[in-house]
Amino acid sequence: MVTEEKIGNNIPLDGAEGHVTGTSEYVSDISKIENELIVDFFYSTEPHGEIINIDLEEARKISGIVGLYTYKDIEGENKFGPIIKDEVLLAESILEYVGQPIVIIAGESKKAIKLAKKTIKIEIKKLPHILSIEEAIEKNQFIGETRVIERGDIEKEFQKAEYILEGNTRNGGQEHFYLESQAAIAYPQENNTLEIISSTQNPTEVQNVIAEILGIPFNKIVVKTRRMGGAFGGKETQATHPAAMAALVAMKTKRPARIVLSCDDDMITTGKRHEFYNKYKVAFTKEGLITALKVEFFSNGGYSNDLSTSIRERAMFHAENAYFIPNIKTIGKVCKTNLPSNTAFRGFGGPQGMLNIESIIEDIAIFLKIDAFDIRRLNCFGIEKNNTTSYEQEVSNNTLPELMDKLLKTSNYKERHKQIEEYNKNSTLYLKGISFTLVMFGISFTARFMNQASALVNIYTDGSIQVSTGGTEMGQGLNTKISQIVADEFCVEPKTVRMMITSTEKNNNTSPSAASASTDLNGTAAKDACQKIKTRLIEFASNYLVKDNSEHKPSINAIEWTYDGIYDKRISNKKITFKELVKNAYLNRISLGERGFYATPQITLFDWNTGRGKPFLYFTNGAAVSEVRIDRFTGELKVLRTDILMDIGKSINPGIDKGQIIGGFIQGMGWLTTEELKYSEKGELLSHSPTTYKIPNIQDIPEVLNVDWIENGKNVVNIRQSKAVGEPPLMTSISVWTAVKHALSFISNGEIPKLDAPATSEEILKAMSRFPISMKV
Ligand code: MTE
Ligand code: QUE
Ligand code: MOS
Repeated sequence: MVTEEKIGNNIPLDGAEGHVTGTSEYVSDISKIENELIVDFFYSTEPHGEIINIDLEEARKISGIVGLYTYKDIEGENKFGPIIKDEVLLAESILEYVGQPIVIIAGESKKAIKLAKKTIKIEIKKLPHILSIEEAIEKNQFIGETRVIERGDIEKEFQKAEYILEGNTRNGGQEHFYLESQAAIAYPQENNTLEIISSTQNPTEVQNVIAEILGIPFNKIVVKTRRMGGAFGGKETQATHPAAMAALVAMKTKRPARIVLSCDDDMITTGKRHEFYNKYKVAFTKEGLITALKVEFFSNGGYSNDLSTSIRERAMFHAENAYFIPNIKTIGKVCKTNLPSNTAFRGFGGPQGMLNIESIIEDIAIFLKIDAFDIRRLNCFGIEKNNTTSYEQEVSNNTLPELMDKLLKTSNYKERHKQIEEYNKNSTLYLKGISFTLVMFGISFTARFMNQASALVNIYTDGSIQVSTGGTEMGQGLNTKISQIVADEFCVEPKTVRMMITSTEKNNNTSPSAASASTDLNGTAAKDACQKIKTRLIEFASNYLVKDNSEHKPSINAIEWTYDGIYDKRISNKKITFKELVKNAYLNRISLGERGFYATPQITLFDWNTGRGKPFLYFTNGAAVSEVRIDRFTGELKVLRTDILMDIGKSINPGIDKGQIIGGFIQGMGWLTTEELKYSEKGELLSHSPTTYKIPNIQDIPEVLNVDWIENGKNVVNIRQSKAVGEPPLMTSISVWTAVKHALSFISNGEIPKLDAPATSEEILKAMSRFPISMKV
């Protein structure tokens, strides 16, 4: 008999067996049905220009070409966008980036489509283009309004400051590199309706945008998502475009239409993590206490907004990361450039905001010749005081000091810091560095309305259960965690809970699976549905269990619901199973299905006029120590050891959470060390395949990687006292980058080494070459 709670257990990922045996279905695995068309598109080879003429004559003649569509074939609106409606599905008169779709091609074979692409002729009048943040600033090209968050008086503090440092930081973008590229199938159905299968984090957005492009009501479109082969933010808004292309073809031809981007086209035509350029000025005391900070964030948004303005805001919310800064002013701007529109990527601006402050702290340490750990400990948010953010949200249940003190011991940081100083004195070939950084990541969508979710729970008469939520599975383990939550509500085995395909017909108006909050939102909505059913079942059981008993009156308070069975505690020898209970409830006409709903409590609408509000329900925290070694002659970087300590509250599934922590760290390490986006002068992506774009592989992983978390049962505001884990660990990788800076400080003769991200071998070599060689040989 099962008596154990399912929460906190290491249940394997839902679908894990299918993934390793190859039976899990992704979009391109779905069997082709008769008549199905292949969909592709012809895109701009110019970064900016005016379309003078589109010649499709030759292409139309190719056998196997069924349709060629330009913006003129769009019957609804060729205008959309998640925040600002500044995007088009197909270019009208102006081309704004290399990779911008101009013509949708529908064909019977790949060969015909390839041929068609060769014959399409577009006459373009070139216009001047800009690619960089600097050029956008110079030409005053921004998207959306400027945002400001301010507290205290920075100018007054700068006047009386003991020390001031000024400078800039820069980080590159990042390709999502999901293994399943963007893909969708559209099936035409009767009465001008469509069913779409899409690899998306955001089925509702796909539904809405398709309906608007086709000019039909939302209810004529059903979007379904079984799973994604990775998404990482890249399928939050940008899965929409290929799905809309397939939908358009299906509607026009009344034939099923499938689009699967090639990996190269996916990299060339879709958006990435935002590159940021930031200017800062910081004031501090001789002890390293930060008294004032001014930061101006400039992100490279690409041609349209997409989620850029929200991402810039999250960067601003994390400008101070885990540190209390009494006087602070943060300014955020999104630059408009002739590149694909940049989009969500794990961390959503948080990594860029945090990298800036962690870099500043590393610089202060080098400047003052104080161990950077001591500066971080000194400035860290407090428990009783110094515990409000720049936007005046209280940092409650602050676990940062605990994380710092524990990891300091378990990583043996101080001792290793000394050893590295000694090592570098005598080493001619290598330099070592070590760094200890923090993560404090706010959980909730910063747009308040998005913090809602619904769930549908259906119990069948054999006791088996189906659960549908608006959450999507991208490998992060959402479905597994929800099945554990539901199983625990009913005290049954998780394997009796089946997670259904995500569908807009089961759950309407859903938020994307994003902001790490999918379990928080959808899991709590599922729990709500379970509790509504349970209330009815307890009521029923209270009657049913005393049916043949003249001694006791029905009492819901006497009902005990356990893994051992359901019983009336006054008649404890009469226990029934969950299956018996639901079967008899059914026979007595009790409803065994329910819809649940959840809206995150406590958070407030953020007021951008005052820069004040409570955008986050809680914070997920982390600390990391990384030790690196760089080759003084080649700049080659090796991460020798990383220790990560997180506060993820009470884990619902420790195995999955550990996977998220390791995966996030390594993905972040790639962003900060080897992954470099290179463009031609025209804005053509040159690094568009694994041969030229270097993600981490097994040899890049730290030789020693210790992952752990603290016991924290205090996060009572969230489901099962858990904390979100999807994005926060990515930012533990900043410790690798700051460790490189630390290593460089040993040859910089007291100067602050200039280092941009990613710290590729080339970048490290460049940084080293700024200092005269002083080596003992
Ligand atoms: N883990 C895997 N395996 N694949 C992914 O695509 N996406 C990340 C993270 N972990 C991702 C992942 C991102 S960007 C987010 S926001 C969260 O998962 C989303 O899921 P959650 O809300 O359930 O944590
Ligand atoms: C984190 C996120 C998102 C976010 C804010 C976060 C996100 C997202 C949006 C958003 C904001 C305004 C809109 C909209 C979406 O905000 O993923 O449609 O109008 O989509 O802090 O992950
Ligand atoms: Mo994650 S970047 O919020 O999809």
